[in-house]
Amino acid sequence: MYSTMPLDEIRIEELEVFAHHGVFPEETANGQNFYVNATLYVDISKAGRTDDLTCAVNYGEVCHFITDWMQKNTFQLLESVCEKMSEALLVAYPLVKGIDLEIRKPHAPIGLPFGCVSVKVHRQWHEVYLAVGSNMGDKEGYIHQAIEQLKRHTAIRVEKVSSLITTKPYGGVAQDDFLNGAITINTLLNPEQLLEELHRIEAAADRKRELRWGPRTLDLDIIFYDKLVYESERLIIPHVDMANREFVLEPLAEIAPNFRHPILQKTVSELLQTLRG
Ligand code: A4P
Ligand code: MG
Repeated sequence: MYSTMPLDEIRIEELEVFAHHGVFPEETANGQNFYVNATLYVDISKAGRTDDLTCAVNYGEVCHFITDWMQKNTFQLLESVCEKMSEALLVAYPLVKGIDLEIRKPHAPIGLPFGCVSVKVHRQWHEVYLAVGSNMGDKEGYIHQAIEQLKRHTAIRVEKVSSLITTKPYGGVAQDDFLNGAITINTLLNPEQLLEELHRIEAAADRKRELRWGPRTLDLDIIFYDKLVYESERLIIPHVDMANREFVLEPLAEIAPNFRHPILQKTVSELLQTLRG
């Protein structure tokens, strides 16, 4: 899914859950009522057309999931309940692509007359394209290790992996030939969190190398993150030099030929054709 179609919504309103979240000791000891509002973003068209429960998200089950989860866990902050429970829901229900989750706490011990306090988050799966490269040691092994680590992360799903191709070093710095590939993932991580995770995976691979200042065992770059255009001190998305790199475009064209660059407005295969002249 390259461009996002508007999704349908399933709503749960004012689900009452007695649980023990809060900063004060009496809150965790005695408990209180919380009220949950959730909008689940789902494509309901198949379930709607077939009337088949197995194609649908069972909202009754989701209500029980929320109740059990909130009663099994205890957090000080409503923020943590929202953050962690939205992740748990998105991981547990693959048909749910995104969620708005609001948790209200009308009996918070504030000592003033008030209606309610609440925290609301929006979380969703994002489609991301990664470039992977290695030019040292067991290149294929490092790349497979990276894919395994991505798969093991609960907030990441590996969707597609391209063939790995041998490429000549680009940029005049590297010595040995590279092995390069591209990976499609879905993730709940935001761009900065994802970069941190990629650095962690790179570091884990680097630690295994024998040569201290040798070339890189593993390089993981974010090429596209949905259609996001993003710049920070640490990160530029789309990857700033991707259109000049055949070693990125060739494997990417295998798994996402029609993905359109949000700034250059050309598809990956058009960019590859242009580069090859
Ligand atoms: N950074 C900014 N934007 C991004 C992004 N979209 N994805 C920052 C990932 N990182 C991004 O990158 C340095 C910093 O860039 C990151 O810490 C992040 O904050 P790096 O990969 O850690 O450092 P580097 O590799 O030493 O430098 P550089 O300039 O990023 O190198 P590249 O661009 O990664 O290129 N030739 C072939 N044939 N195949 C290759 O794979 N790779 C390189 C390395 C050179 N030549 C190659 C290949
Ligand atoms: Mg890099």
